[in-house]
Amino acid sequence: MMKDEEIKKLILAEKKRQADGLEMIPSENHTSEDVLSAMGTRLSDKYSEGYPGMRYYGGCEVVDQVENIARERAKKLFGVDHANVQPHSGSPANQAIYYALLDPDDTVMGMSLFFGGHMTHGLRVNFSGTYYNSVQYTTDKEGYIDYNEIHSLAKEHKPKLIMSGATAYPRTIDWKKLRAIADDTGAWLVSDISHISGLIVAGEHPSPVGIADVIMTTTHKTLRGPRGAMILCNGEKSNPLKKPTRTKENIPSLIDRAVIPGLQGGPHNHQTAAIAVALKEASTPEFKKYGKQIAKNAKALAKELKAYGFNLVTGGTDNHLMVIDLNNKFISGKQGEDALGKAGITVNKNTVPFDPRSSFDPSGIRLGTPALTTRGMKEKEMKQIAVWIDEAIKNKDDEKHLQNLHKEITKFTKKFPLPS
Ligand code: DSN
Repeated sequence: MMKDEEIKKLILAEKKRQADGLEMIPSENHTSEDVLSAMGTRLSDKYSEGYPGMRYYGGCEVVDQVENIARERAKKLFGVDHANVQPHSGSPANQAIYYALLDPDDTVMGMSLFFGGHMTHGLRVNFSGTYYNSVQYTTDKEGYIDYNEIHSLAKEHKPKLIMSGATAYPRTIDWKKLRAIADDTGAWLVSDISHISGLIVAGEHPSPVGIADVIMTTTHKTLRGPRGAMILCNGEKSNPLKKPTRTKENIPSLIDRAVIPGLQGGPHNHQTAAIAVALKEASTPEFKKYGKQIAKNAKALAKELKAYGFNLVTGGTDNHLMVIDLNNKFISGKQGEDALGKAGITVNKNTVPFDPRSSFDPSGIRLGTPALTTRGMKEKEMKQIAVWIDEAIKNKDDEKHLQNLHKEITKFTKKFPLPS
C-alpha cells in the first residue's frame, strides 16, 4: 500500500469524485481494472529508446514483446499494416505526423478549434499554427462541416497536409469527400480519430482506413484505454538506417523516424502494456455493444435535452457528444460548467460555431456519454440525467438546490459503480 498519505488521500478523493458524480466530458472514460493494473507496474522503470529489436538500451527483451503485442493488436483491430504505439499522447502524435510529412512553413489546413477542431490542427498559438502556415476551416451556420469551403480553401492555399477529425463535432465525418479534396489539391490527408476510435471499432462511425494517408488516435477516449496515442498507416517499413523520402510507400518509416529519434525519447512501457490490454478489450463483442450503446445514449440524451429547450449545435448528434449553445438559457458556458459541476455533473465549457464570446467563457458546453455508458447506464438513465441537467442550469445561483441535486446524483451512482 502507498505510504505517501498526502498523495494517497488525493488519489482516493479523485476516485470518490468520479464515483459520486456523472462524468460527461466526452473525451474522458473509466478504464478497466486490468488497464489500471498494467499502468502501475515495473514496466514504468524501463528505458527502451528505439523499436523492438533495435533499441539503444540493454534489457529490452521483455518490453520488446509488450510493444510487439500492442502493435499487432492495433493493426488487427483497425485493419492497418503499421502501427506506432509510442506517442506519449495525442499532441505528440500529431507533432510526429507533421514532422514526418512537412517542412517548417509548409501550409497545413485543419478545423478551427473554435468550431470543433483541436489545438494541434493549426491553432495560431500552438506549434501547428506557429511553425507551419496554418489555414483554418470552419463550419456552416448550423455547425456542419462545410466540405465546399474546405475544397475552395484547399484550391486557394494548396496545403501540403489536410488534417481532419475534431474534438467537438457531433456529426459523422465524410472521409471520402476529404480524400477527394486532398487528391484534387495534392495534399496528404490525416485523420485524427481520437474522439471516435471506439465508435469506429463498434461500427458506429465510418473508418478512414484505406482513405486517409495517416490516422492518429489517442487511446483514452471512446477506446477506453490508458492515456496515450497511436499512429496507424498502411505500407511496409523500409530499412530503418536509410533516410526515407516523402512518398506514400515510405509513410511507416517516416512516422517511426519522426516519433524517435525525431521527437521523443523512451516510450512509456507501462502505458504501452496498458494500451495492449485495452486493445484486447476493444476487440471483444462486448466492446462493440458498448460502442453502440454510447451512440444510443447520446441520441437519447440529445432528444431529451431538446425537449427541455436546449439548443444543440447541428440540432443533435450522430456520435458520442453534443455541444449545447446556452445563449437561450441566459447562462454562459462557464456558468453552465460551474453549476453542473456543483450538482456532480462534469462537463466542459466550449465555444459554439461563430461564438461571439471568448473561449475562457464561451457560449456553450460540450458533453457526452462514453463514461456513463461504461458504468452501464442506458437510455432510461439518460432521461433522468436530462432532468438533472435542466434543473442545474435553471438553478445555477441556488447553491442549496445544486447541493441537493448532487446528493441525489450520488445516491443514483451507487447503482452504477466504476469498473472494478
Ligand atoms: N483535450 C481533448 C478533448 O477534450 O477533446 C482533445 O485532445
